[in-house]
Amino acid sequence: MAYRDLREFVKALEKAGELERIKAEVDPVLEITEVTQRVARDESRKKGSVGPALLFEKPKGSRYPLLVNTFGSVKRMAMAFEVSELDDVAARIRGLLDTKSPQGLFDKIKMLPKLAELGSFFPKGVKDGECKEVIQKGSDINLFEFPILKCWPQDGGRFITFPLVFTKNPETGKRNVGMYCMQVYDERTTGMHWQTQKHGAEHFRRAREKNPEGRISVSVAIGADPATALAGMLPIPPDLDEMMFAGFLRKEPVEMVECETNELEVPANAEIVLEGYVNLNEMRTEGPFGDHTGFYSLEGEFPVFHVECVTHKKDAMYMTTVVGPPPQEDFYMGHAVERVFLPVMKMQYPEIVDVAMPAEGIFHNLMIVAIRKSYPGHARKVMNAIWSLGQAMFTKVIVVVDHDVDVHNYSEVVWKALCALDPERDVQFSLGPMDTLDHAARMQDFGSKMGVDATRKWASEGFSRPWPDEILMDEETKARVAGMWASLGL
Ligand SMILES: Cc1cc2nc3c(=O)[nH]c(=O)nc-3n(C[C@H](O)[C@H](O)[C@H](O)COP(=O)(O)O)c2cc1C
Ligand SMILES: [Mn+2]
Repeated sequence: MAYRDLREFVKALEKAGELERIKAEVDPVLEITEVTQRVARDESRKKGSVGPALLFEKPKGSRYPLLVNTFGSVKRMAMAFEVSELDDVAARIRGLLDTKSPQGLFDKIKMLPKLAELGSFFPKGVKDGECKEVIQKGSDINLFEFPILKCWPQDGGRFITFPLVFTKNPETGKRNVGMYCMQVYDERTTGMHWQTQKHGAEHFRRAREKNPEGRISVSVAIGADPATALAGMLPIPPDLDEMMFAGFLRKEPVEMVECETNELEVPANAEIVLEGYVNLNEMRTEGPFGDHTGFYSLEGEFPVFHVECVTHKKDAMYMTTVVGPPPQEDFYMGHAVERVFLPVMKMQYPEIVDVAMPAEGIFHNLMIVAIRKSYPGHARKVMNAIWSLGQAMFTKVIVVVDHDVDVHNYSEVVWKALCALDPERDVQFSLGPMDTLDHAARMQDFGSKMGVDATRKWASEGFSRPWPDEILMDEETKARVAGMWASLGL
């Protein structure tokens, strides 16, 4: 049975010993971040173990409890998807992809809705929802009633960090849901940090082409059952409904309810909903914001969200996350995405054996890819494939290794990749779109990428010297020594 809503998941976390309640008053301005950091990154904990989810029952200045670090471990991500291992989700996706085999990756993903339809994972419209227990409009609205975090000292203000931002494609009417951070400017206004390559930004541009003086409806849900809450960050193709995907993940349709003041629908089980619009001719300075990179994202010009109506559960729980120096909660969310979407990648590029994105690489800075190399230049073909694959386009450095390198063992990767390199020959530069948060790029959103071909070099690639074998002891000797081991007194 799917989790009905966020609090049912909170109960499950608590039962599993994965959540702690903080009864003391703690300030959402900086203090909650510091407490979360100490718990989530506690180095005294056993290596590999990470801190629990935290429910702050008394955030200073608010009557709403605050939930953070909800998904901050591999175990909790698996719990969110109701599986024992993330690979179980990957296996379900593999199953879908195996059903039929159309050509392009895009077609395959496009087919998901059709297949999902069979399993009736499509969102279901409902008349009413708990998210409407309280309805506030106009001057009754005050976003500061919620314990919205100011995460880091130089942040430009308080930021809503775990929103589901709903828009509709003005041309097709198709829904998009994205997780885009929102700086609170005043009681009823926030920023809307959809980066230029994201689907929300595309809806905004298309609407603006039609009517530059107009507006686009936007609704924002905060806090929902885990699969739904996580759907906003999934890197799925445009016009594929994240709510359908959430239904697939939770194996039950997401129930959607119409908004009070615009034509959008939101999850009926949401804790808090902000309804409103974004003017197509209005931009405002947003930031700085202590970001995923571990550095402050600089100020930038972004659209502005005007809130016209707030609805929420009577005893709403405010869900948020802290991003900052890696690893943070978002690492575990990103790691789940890496595992879950690997089958989709492998389907299109069967030579890909495995991929890894180390936490320190902040997802977009480093991808290690193991391939089964079959022809000259194969590693470079894979780099180009990754640079044109959805949000993997942002990958700044790609290191391609042979299939017998364990990409999750970073010391093995560093050792073998460096041994396999003639840097001048094996490094490939390319230009293309960059993550908006990349502060080293020559300009915002555009810059260079580097691919490192760390595979064995072949004669057919112009390598004329012999390539040595890796040193491995022979099995007979190993067996003989195993036999005499006890007598060696070691
Ligand atoms: C905690 C968190 C915060 C995020 N903040 C932003 C953000 O402010 N702006 C943005 O464009 N993407 C942000 N992202 C990444 C997007 O959610 C992600 O790229 C998603 O796939 C976008 O949805 P879309 O493909 O429908 O546009 C964030 C992700 C996480 C996990
Ligand atoms: Mn999308």
